[in-house]
Amino acid sequence: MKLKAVKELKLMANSMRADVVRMLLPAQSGHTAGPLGMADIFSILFFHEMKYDAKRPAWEGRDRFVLSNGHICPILYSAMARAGFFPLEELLTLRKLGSRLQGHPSMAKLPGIENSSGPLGEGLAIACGMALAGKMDKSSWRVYCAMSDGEHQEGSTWEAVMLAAKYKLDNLVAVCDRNYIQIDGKTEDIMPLGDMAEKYRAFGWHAITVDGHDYAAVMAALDEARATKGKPTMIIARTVPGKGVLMFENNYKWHGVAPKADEAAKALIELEAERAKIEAET
Ligand SMILES: Cc1ncc(C[n+]2csc(CCOP(=O)(O)OP(=O)(O)O)c2C)c(N)n1
Ligand SMILES: [Mg+2]
Repeated sequence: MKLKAVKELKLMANSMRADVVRMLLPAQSGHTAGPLGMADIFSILFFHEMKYDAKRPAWEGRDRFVLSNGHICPILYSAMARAGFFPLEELLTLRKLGSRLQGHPSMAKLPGIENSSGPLGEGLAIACGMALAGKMDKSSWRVYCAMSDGEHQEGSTWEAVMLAAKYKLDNLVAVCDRNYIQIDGKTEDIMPLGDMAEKYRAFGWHAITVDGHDYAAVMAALDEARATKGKPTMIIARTVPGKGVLMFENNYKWHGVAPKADEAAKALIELEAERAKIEAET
């Protein structure tokens, strides 16, 4: 499904944020900050940028989407349900015994999931393998890899960064959720990541820093990635963790906590008000 207008993409992100809150409530476990922070980017990727066929998840010509920071999967599940991979009602089975929607994604359970994740620091290597295979086959599909800033504290990530540059994987674009938080606090207090775009450039990548909630900027960065030849592209997307619900925003304590009933009700009211604002935009 392709949405052309930015307003439609914003409405989609708003619906997905509400899905995340509704999913986490019955689960009473899971991650709130990351999924809400990445909603705008997932809306752009799934409803503007990537090519796929939800009814044929294994279609050979599809773009591959790799989620490296598996804990933000509620936003992936919401995007997939709204794209038609499975019924919306199934979202409410998140983290239930036997559900296809595990707390961290499983490619063995849910068609359309390209990689199982949860252990951080693995996704970029998987995406590199796919991109390398695509190049060897001279395929036109591209590989999109969503990552977090926290997992850049793992050496395995940087091994994949080097490999992607060596093999000139210009069919690979990674988007990093640069939200400056991780499980126990601020990234810059725990293990500073500094200027991530500069680091990627030093490793031979094309790197772009954007405001991860600025639709025009994210879309332009994805266009720039497609036009960049001979090197992979990293989009450092500065996001507000918990974006869209004030009590969740910029507070690392919401990294891995689900809202209680009263908090979820309040959050949904706030998201509804935001929806009315987007609808009123010209
Ligand atoms: C290899 C590995 N080590 C530790 C964890 C536990 N863990 C889960 S999420 C997380 C925080 C990582 O930071 P980030 O991904 O930036 O978190 P967010 O911005 O979504 O809060 C950690 C340490 C893990 N999943 N995998
Ligand atoms: Mg983070």
